[in-house]
Amino acid sequence: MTLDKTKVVYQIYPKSYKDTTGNGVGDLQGIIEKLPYLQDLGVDVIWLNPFYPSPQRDNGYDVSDYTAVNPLFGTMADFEALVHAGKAYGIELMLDMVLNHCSTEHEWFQKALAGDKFYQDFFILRDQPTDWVSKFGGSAWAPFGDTGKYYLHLFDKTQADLNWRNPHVREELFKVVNFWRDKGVKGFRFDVINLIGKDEELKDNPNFDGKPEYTDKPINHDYLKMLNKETFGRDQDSMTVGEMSFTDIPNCVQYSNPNSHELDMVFNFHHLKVDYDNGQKWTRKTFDFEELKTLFHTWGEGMSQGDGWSALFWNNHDQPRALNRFVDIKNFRNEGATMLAASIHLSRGTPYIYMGEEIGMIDPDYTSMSDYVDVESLNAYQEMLDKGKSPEEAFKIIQAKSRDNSRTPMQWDNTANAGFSTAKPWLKVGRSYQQINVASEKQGKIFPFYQKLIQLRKEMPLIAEGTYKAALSDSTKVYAFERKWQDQKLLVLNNFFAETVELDLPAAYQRGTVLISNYEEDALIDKILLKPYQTIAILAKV
Ligand code: TEU
Repeated sequence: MTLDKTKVVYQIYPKSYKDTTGNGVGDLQGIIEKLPYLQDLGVDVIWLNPFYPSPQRDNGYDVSDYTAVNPLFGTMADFEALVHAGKAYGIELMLDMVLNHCSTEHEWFQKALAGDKFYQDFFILRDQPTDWVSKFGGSAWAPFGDTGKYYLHLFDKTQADLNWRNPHVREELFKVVNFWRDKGVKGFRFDVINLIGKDEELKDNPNFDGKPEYTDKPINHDYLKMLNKETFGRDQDSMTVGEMSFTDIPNCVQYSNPNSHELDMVFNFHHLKVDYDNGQKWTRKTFDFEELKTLFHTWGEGMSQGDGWSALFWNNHDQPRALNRFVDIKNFRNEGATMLAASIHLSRGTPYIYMGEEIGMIDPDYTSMSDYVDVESLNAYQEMLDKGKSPEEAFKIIQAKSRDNSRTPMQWDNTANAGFSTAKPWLKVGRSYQQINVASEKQGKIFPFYQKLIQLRKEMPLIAEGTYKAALSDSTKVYAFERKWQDQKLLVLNNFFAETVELDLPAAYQRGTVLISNYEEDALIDKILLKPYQTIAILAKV
């Protein structure tokens, strides 16, 4: 069970990758069709967002059957074919395990509602709700039928939190993971897994701006050790990642240090809140570079020193496209996309690429509220109106922040529906598809740059295994870090601005060699001029 640190993960939102049946929804066969493309890119693992039976209230994160395939995406035979075909292309699968909550349409919840005491103890039922709020707005408690009790739902009210304190619940959930292991699955991504360990006695949480009361509880670590021991820990070559909501470095070191026997790595989201005004998502603000740099440095060094391991990412299905947030895309889309890529692919951790990122996809630029479908966006819009924002203002915020921004269909070519489907897609294609699509970008600047970064990680233990140290910490424009491994070291400079920046190159690197850059190579002298969004990695001897 040693993590292979040369691997790179590619995330696919199955609904939006490739539709082969003509129903406007992507499917498992569509992913099989694109395996040669993924092999060409060079990725090793694909993480699939949930494709299980679900009422799709939260796009599959409301699971009503954990061990089946939603007919929308195909059949179990299609899934088995995907595992098989993947192995032939050297690509393993990573499945999304939503074990904190299940859909209220799941038979466990239905039996509980019907009065079955055994299943009632699968959920978190209380006579008196706490003041907790749902991540999707409103109270986190809803009436449990007409019993007078309330059930906890940290997300939508159709996503009921499971009671991990009940050994029967744990046993059932471990069975779910083992079901997929038996199908040949080696990788697992665990949804909001630092929220599973709730206290027996739930306390109010009046200060809801900070870390919620129920996050990173000590018992959470115990549950992860059990999960490891009873499921994926039995495979030599498993790969696991936990999605950690509102977490901190000490907990993440513990979750991911190999001696803890919990998980291989962790996602945290702090760096994607640097454009939140006052920590609030439904606001608009230019990103704060100081905050971003400091977060990367403290996390990079903290995880390196504690022998923890991070999943590194700019994009996923819950985030607007990073290009829209951090880059002047009108003038520097290619430079910005390649710089963002290098800033994580050359860093310490496992890089994740979200579908379309490798061709520099951007937000869809929708013009009407009726184009949005995500439950979180729809609730947030209503809440903003209720609190007195004008529809124009509220719409602008949705445009910038909606999760639908990254969920739009993959842009394969410039034909109808971007080559994603022959039918009207479930979610409208982005307006940029005529210019930004796989067919044209494969000869462009971004896709080949990703290929090169992935290749470098495979060739150089310095990149895959080296330590991380902050560099040029005072720079107000450049995020820089240093990697070290045996007798090699690497300095990575990333200019986060649309302007040229001059800086002093540390002496040790003045006679170094350029490993990779997104501009023509520069001669290395004591002063270096970084062009807009330039990234450059300089290799030297220790
Ligand atoms: O997301 C967890 C989470 O905390 C989200 O609130 C996330 O921070 C937010 O969407 C950003 O706006 C996971 C899944 O990734 C997400 O798609 C699910 O909706 C959620 O869990 C519930 O399962």
